[in-house]
Amino acid sequence: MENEKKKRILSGIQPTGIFTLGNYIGAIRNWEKMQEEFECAYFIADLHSLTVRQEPAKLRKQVLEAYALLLACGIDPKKSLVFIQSHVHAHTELSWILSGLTQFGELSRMTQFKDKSAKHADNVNAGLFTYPVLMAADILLYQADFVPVGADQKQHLEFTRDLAERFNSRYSPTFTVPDAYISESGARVMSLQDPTKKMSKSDENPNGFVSILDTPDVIMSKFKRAVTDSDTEVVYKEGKDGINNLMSIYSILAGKTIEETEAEFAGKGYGDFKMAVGEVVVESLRPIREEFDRLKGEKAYLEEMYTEGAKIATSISNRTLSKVKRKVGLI
Ligand code: ATP
Ligand code: LTN
Repeated sequence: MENEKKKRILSGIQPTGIFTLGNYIGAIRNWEKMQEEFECAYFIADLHSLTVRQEPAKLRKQVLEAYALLLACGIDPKKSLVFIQSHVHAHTELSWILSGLTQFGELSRMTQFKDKSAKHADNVNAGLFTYPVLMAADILLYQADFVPVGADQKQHLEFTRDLAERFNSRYSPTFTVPDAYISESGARVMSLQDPTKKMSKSDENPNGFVSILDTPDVIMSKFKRAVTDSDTEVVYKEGKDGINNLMSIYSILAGKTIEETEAEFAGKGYGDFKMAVGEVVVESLRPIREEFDRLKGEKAYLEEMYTEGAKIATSISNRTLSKVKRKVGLI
């Protein structure tokens, strides 16, 4: 059993700002845990972020920050492959080939496309539309078995599976058909100000999200202001979106079940509960903030890590790309 082949994991995150508690709980926390058991590859999806307007100097800073944040969250470049998407040419090349197998209709049905076009109505560009094809290329190049993401990415993963199956049956078996890995709890952390909306780093209201670098004071004040309801009991039930969201956050970070959390706060008010949620978040994020503060000064180390990452990623992805080119008839 010792040398049984490890399953492959791949996932990415856009450098559109400092990661939120939603990104951490829904995705990165799982990425970190998977490093022991699987062969993992994680990357900064800088090309994907170009589908909304970015200021060049700011983007440059954010890409490096995002890379350092991944390491600060415990992604270890000695255990996992950690790279920057635009450093690996095969992604855009495979994306073009796959776009010839993609129908206009299936991309039009993507809810992220519909949401983002509504949000950026003055910039509904072709990249926003073909975003899922590039994402499929990211995944299929590395023959990933599992893709750990938040619930909002489920539809993109289904599309990736369809594309892989389509390619495999039209040509011959080439791609591993990947499974989404979406954890049961925490896959959809909601905004603290509008708990019917997902927590997002691009929310205009900073009280809606907790950034993983927020200071303890800021975190506590955001939880104090979190929107709840006019009820008083800390119980998880339909219609209590705000409290349900806070209970999920607390349970995951404190390592408790929802029932244990209900029991712990039975007879206590919302005020006490919100403070407890704030405190567990502060303590969970503290080591990340400290490690980020240390790493952000280590420019040479970061550069060495992403340069090495790009080399390995290029070699793995070129193997798949060559096969694909041959199979579709390119000489
Ligand atoms: P943006 O606000 O710029 O659209 P985002 O915050 O949604 O970005 P992404 O880079 O698109 O972040 O997502 C990175 C990962 O985090 C994905 O796996 C995504 O599913 C997950 N994720 C994002 N927001 C949440 C959330 N609120 N709850 C759980 N997981 C989330
Ligand atoms: N679309 C993803 C980011 C992303 C991704 C990927 C995730 C780009 N390529 C490949 C998993 C696998 C998002 O989180 N919005």
